[in-house]
Amino acid sequence: MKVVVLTGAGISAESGVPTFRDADGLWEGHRVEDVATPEAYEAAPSVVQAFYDARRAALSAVDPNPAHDALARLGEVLGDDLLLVTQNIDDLHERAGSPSVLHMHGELLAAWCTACGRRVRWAGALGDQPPCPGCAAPALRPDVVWFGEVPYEMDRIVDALVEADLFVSVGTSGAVYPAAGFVQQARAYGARTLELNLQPSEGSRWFHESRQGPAGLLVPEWVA
Ligand code: BV8
Repeated sequence: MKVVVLTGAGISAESGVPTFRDADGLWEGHRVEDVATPEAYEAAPSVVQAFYDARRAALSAVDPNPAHDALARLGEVLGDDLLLVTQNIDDLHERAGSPSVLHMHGELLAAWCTACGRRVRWAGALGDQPPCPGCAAPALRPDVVWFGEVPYEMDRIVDALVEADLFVSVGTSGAVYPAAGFVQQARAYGARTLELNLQPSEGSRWFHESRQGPAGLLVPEWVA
């Protein structure tokens, strides 16, 4: 059985990672949509770097929750028959033990150099413009996909949606594309579709089944 699981900020909420839209999507008065863009980075790089430096620093204070743990167990059982795609840029799936995670919106713990294009693992702050390990230019930005930028590995995701027998969405509002459209694609290709979310989302109507509740309860229950 081939399964695609898509996770969003809601799966990390019980770990203490704030979601985008529960707190009105605000960060220190900024709308996320206004900070997570290339234009914002161009106009006010220190504000955008501070946004990501704060979130990167907060990662060490949070831990995976039972929802991440259950998906890690599922990955051990299904192996290559599971594609775990996350919109999240935290590393909680990896720390729970998921063997393979596709970060379609990039990762907080990665940076890329706008001078030489090199992508590097990065755990520290970027706001103080550290030199790129490759070309030494002070040109490192967060390796995350901003609004208006192209998500990573879209071909691999679409190929998996075509093959999927089951598509499960966990903890996402269905507000951001192309991720929000995956359920319709999976359904069109014949997959069963299941939504596990705290409340109905903008995409609930596209799912064969939608269960409401905290991911920390619903995901282990589903995986069992
Ligand atoms: C692209 C990384 C072209 C950075 C993020 C007009 C119409 C349609 C689309 C567009 C449009 N104008 C522009 C667009 C495109 C745009 C878009 O969709 N805009 C939206 C705002 C309308 N998209 C893009 O620009 C994307 N790129 O389209 O390129 C393309 C397309 C296809 C192929 C090739 C090229 C790039 C978007 C990526 C932006 N980067 N993040 C960072 O993290 O800072 S987006 C960010 O918000 C997240 O990564 C996430 O993906 C997204 C949505 O957040 P969610 O994860 O869903 O979180 P949210 O808070 O919204 O919801 C949480 C949910 O959890 C809630 O439902 C809540 O009820 C639930 N929950 C809470 N607690 C729990 C829980 N559930 C379970 N248990 C709990 N305990």
